[in-house]
Amino acid sequence: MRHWEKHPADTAQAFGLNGFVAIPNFVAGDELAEINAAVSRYLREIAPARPETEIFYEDKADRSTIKQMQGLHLHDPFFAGLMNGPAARLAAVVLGEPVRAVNLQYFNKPPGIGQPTPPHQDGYYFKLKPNHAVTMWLALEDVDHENGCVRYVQGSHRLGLRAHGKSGVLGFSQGMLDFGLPHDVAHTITCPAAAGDLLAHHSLTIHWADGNRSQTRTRRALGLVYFAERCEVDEVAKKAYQDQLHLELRAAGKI
Ligand SMILES: O=C(O)CCC(=O)C(=O)O
Repeated sequence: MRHWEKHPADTAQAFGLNGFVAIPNFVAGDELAEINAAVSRYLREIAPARPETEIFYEDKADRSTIKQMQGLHLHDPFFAGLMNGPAARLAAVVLGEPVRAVNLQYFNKPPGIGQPTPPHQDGYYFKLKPNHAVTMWLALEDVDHENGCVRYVQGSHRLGLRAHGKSGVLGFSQGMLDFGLPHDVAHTITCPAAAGDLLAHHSLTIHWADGNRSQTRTRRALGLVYFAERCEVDEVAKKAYQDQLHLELRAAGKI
């Protein structure tokens, strides 16, 4: 049994206090190799047929520069299984209540051109009432200062949703408008991760990531999103936002 399963109360307490928790070695060995093989297979066999609203490229003209994919669990039974495995149990532990699986995303920062992830709160995108959800960010390879660490503002999930606006970054269209207040700087925690480590963050926790400065290394991760079962999505607001976004991205030639 894993440490977090043996000590769920400690894990939930750390998450409640900090707005995130790091679980080293969430997957390892053969299990990690199997996930990486499934990602490669998805990129090869499934991604090419998915619509452009689900797959984003760092450089649209270069199909090897995929930076983000959405909804992997909807198109591949392997990822559907992953959504319903230990990550779902951990999500219920940290949120302290039953959850539903919502999205499985892939994040990459291609070597040399992978852009920073702007400071944001996932809850801004989720349009959720109440805003009680978690993203499980799973490192598929070592992630460090060179290829783009995730950073958090510790405790920010307790201070509500901040103002967001257009970031200009494909895949993370909304960034915080007032990020960088003294409180943000003073409470920033940088989270390098080894392959197989997992970072679970609350939907109100401010986070961002550096760009990839390596010319040779990728920076691949999965994001598994769970909402507390009782939360309601404002579907009208969500669709209006997505329709508007797709219009803008098409007009800008980004999708
Ligand atoms: O992988 C990244 O750069 C950021 C991921 C992220 O923002 C998230 O998982 O919510």
